[in-house]
Amino acid sequence: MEQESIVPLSCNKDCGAGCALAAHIKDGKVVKITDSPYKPHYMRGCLKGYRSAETLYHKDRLTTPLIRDGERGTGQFRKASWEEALSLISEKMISLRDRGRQDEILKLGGSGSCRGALHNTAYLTSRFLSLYGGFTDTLGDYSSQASEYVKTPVFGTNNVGIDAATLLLSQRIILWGFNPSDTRFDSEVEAVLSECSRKGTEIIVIDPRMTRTVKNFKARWIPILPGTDSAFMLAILWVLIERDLIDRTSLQKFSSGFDLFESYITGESDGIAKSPSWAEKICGIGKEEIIDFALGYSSIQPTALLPGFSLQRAIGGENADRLGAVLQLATGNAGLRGGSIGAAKWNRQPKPLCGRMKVPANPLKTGVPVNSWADAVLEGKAGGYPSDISLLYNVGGNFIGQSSGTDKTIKAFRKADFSVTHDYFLTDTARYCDVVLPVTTFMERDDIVGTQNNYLFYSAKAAEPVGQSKNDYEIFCELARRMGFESEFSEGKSEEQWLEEFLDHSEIDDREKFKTEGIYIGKDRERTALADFFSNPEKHPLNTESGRIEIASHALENAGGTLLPEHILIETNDRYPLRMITPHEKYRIHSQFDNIPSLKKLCDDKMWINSLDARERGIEDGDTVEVASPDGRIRTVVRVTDGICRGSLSLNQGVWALTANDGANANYLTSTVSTTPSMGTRTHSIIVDVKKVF
Ligand SMILES: Nc1nc2c(c(=O)[nH]1)N[C@H]1C(S)=C(S)[C@@H](COP(=O)(O)OP(=O)(O)OC[C@H]3O[C@@H](n4cnc5c(=O)[nH]c(N)nc54)[C@H](O)[C@@H]3O)O[C@H]1N2
Ligand SMILES: Nc1nc2c(c(=O)[nH]1)N[C@H]1C(S)=C(S)[C@@H](COP(=O)(O)OP(=O)(O)OC[C@H]3O[C@@H](n4cnc5c(=O)[nH]c(N)nc54)[C@H](O)[C@@H]3O)O[C@H]1N2
Ligand SMILES: [Mo]
Repeated sequence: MEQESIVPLSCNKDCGAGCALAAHIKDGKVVKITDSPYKPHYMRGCLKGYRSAETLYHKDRLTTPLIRDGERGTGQFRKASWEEALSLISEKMISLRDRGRQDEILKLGGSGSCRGALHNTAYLTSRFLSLYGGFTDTLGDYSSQASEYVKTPVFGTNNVGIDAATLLLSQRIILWGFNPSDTRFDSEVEAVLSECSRKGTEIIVIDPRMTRTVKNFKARWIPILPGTDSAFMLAILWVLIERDLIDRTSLQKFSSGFDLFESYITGESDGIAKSPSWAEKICGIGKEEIIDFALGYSSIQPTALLPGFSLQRAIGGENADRLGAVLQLATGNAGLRGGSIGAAKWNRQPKPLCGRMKVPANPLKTGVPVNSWADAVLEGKAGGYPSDISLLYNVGGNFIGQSSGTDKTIKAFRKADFSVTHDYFLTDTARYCDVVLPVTTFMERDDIVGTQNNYLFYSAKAAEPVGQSKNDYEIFCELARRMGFESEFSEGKSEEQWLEEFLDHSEIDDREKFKTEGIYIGKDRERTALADFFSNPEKHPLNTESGRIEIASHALENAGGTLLPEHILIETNDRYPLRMITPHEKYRIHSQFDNIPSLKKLCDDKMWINSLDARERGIEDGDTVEVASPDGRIRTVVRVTDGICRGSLSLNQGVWALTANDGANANYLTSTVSTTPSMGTRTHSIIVDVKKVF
């Protein structure tokens, strides 16, 4: 028997953490995954990372290429050789290129492997399709499109984050639609928040649900109706103005446009005072509580406001994101150590320097907003989209159930002439494809992984590829060879040579230590947002029209948004009187891990309903209900609870749409109509009704 050895791993998943793990190997098998022995103090992995070997050795891993030989969606495939599968794909693609119809190819893919410098499903697919001759791209992302969109006009940069360790200096922490006990965002914030909670920092959670975060950090919970955050935020500002508690010095020094905004808040400009009495009817928080919260907020510094992405994945999400920064400015907390800027991506700071796979520009310069991809396939040029799509190329996404409007995504896959997926399981999306190519997981290859914090991780190959599976890089090299551009795609480099080249362009001096221990720690881990600007705004102006933070933004107005961060809300109506949210499940990453039994049994796949809403409808805990939205309907089992705000329902996203063994896929209810002007998704702005199924 061999001695147990360990190699470093970094979980290449989309929670942002990229935790430093260690694979324990015995007799050529990964027997256990733990935290890295070299990890810094606050860094923690999670159960999904520790149980990754259950993905690696899963009985359903794809082991050979598959070619469809039955109806789409039925899962009827025959095993094929690599030669046959790759030839089929390259013939289709060559034929399109010969006719100058590369725009018929739509690139799909999401959070697959999204942190790697080399095995990055987004970089590799774009590189491959660009060098092939172009494609129709999917633009933006499902995660934080609205927030990304407003960052540049408002702040002149995307880097508006703080490092989690600075929260140890906060007197108060507001987690606004942020649930790090489930969604993480980085590998340190949970342990830092635990320490803050232990030492008595006040923690407040504003969320329609009483989440694990509320319980774990002994936080005060303020329940709010989904999508109504901007009403609450405006009322806080109204109270601060009325009580003369607003930090005008800070607003004047660091921002532009507050004067104009003030007349909107007071109602001078539109006749509607954004007072607590106005807001309480919209957001469900009583006016006394709004006043109490506003007074508390302005009395304690430094306060850190950390928004999740949930607020901006809603109609009007752009403005909710902008308002977080106005609150932090108005209370004098922006720019303080222990404070924050208040916008989503609260932890976005530059990563340590390192090379990564280059992505040449798409020669066709054509794309559709990702939230509209299914509409683009179904409607094509006749519907105003830039191309008529015939081929779907999916790498690192499971868009049938993960994109909004599952009925539509299925129709789109049915309509396409030809579709390809690279994946390691026969996902819902793979089931609709003509060719499915088996790929490796992050544990079967070497990579460098970047995260939200100031770290780089080395993830070493811990196991041999399962069956005939290949790395995406290898697959693209082989396809490129068949289509005559292998030397451009690979530049003649092996994977090892690419990684060495990335390290040549990195700030890492000791490569051997990095590769064996797996962690490089950047120099400063206590960075605060826009530090130079806040230290001297005259000397270090922002790259915005005014050189300051733009509360009023002409750029956004010109793009079709509102000049000021106004309140925008999708209204409920008699037919759909409830608001529904579809949060991220702790024990899945989207649809990933839904097929891992040891994790699935921990998932909460019941739909939450408030006990008063349930009683009115004769619904009891454990009942099966039908939920209908303007876009579709589902059946699911309910959890009756006071842990959700009255008037809202919640169902975790990520359950497989076609083959769910438990729970329902939330995207049958969601809409592909985007929030504008960012064209972001609005998965937390669903209006619904629910009734008991007898
Ligand atoms: N209702 C609702 N829907 C949502 C959301 C919501 O809040 N509510 N959230 C949205 C968000 S934020 C996102 S980011 C999207 C995510 O949407 P997707 O990215 O489609 O979601 P995943 O289920 O993570 O799909 C990733 C797929 O990549 C595969 N994969 C993993 N690693 C690799 C690899 O190295 N190579 C290849 N080829 N494949 C790999 C996995 O097996 C998995 O099938 O979902 C969105 N959908
Ligand atoms: N375990 C796990 N972690 C993940 C992911 C995952 O799938 N699983 N996905 C990762 C990815 S790709 C992304 S983009 C992020 C997503 O991160 P988020 O978008 O922040 O995650 P959500 O779970 O959708 O929402 C966070 C919290 O906001 C609450 N919420 C929903 N709507 C509203 C609202 O209108 N107002 C307020 N105040 N609160 C609201 C929800 O109840 C939830 O508790 O998470 C990342 N982390
Ligand atoms: Mo995301």
